[in-house]
Amino acid sequence: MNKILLKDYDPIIQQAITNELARQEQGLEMIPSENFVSLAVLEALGSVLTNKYSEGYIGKRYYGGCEFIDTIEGVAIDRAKQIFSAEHVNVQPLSGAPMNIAVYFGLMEPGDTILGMDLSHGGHLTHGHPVTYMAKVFNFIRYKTNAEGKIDLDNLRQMALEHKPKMILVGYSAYSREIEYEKIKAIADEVGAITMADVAHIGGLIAGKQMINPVPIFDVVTTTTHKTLRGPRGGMIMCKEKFAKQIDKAVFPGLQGGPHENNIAAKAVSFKEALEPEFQEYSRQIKANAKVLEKKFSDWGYKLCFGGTDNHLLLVNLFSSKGITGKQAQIALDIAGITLNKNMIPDDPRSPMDPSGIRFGTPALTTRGMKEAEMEIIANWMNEGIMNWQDETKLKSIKADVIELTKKFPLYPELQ
Ligand code: DSN
Repeated sequence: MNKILLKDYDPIIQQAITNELARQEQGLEMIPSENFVSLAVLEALGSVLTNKYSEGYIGKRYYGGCEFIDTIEGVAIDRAKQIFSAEHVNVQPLSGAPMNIAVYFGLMEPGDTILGMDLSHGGHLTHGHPVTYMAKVFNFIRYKTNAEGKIDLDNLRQMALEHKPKMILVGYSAYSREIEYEKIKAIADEVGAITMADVAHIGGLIAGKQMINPVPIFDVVTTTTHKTLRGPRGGMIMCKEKFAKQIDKAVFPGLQGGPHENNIAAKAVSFKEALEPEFQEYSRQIKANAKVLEKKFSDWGYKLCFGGTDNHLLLVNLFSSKGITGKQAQIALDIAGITLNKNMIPDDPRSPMDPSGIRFGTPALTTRGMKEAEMEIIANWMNEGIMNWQDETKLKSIKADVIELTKKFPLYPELQ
């Protein structure tokens, strides 16, 4: 076995990691699905647990030597149950796509109909976009938001009555409003559909009690653990007890092999953090920070999709507001040290690779301790960067200011 430390054994990889840390430290991370985990979470991720195979579930593993693994997975499950008031939790999904695929295969038969949100209206690829294999297996029907940017519940009900879906799916990756779970559950009950919410983006805001928790209302709720929840990259499925066996069998052996227990340990650590009172304050600040951005961009005449935000993100129709594409803005702001992503807007007439919109959010900046005052400054830089998207000198001067600001909010002060 190689006994040399990374820096001596593989300087190319070590240097790339060091460079990435510097990039994260010296930039403003505004991709709404990204965040910074604690050192404790990193420590669990980089632990010897990565050496162990543990197919199966607690007390029912295929291999021996799983006594400590069982403790870890049990703690992760108990904490998740406590955070979300869940009846049953599976913490083994490797990430967001497999977690959703496991639910479809666990509860549906090939050819069954699922009613989910259109991707350009804020849905997600794994909710049946035609490019995914799931769209070949299941019959996805797509609902949309209305002209005011709200989920059109009358239309959703009409579609449910017409198509008789086996499942109604909510939860979005670019939608910025609260979700009316109770009303959607009532529609699902009317047509006998299972209810599923994918709260990957807002899991942390639910854990921090700043958004409605669908877990007690819906049959199945999935979330990734690495976004607002601020854990390691991974997924988790919560469901009513009556679906527990089907969900567990779908995850393993249906879809996955050995779980990544280093990752599950890191999930457990992040769940402990999410149970601390500070996490509620963190979640509140995420939303307060997003509200500052909403006001600034609205005052400057940018068209905000869905009329604004109730959560951590904003989707802006940049092309119709300022004649600049999402791709042009993303590239320009990258030069200025501000990372966000180009994004489709509802019924976008442009292509996904150069869409009309940009999507940005506040979870990562809030983790660094930035508050309303910093959001005002950052919004000004974003606007300047967008309005001067072809002026490299201007963009580089913003980057110099960005670096100065980030020095006041070190990413891992414990390491300094
Ligand atoms: N890629 C994630 C996002 O940015 O929303 C979702 O999978």
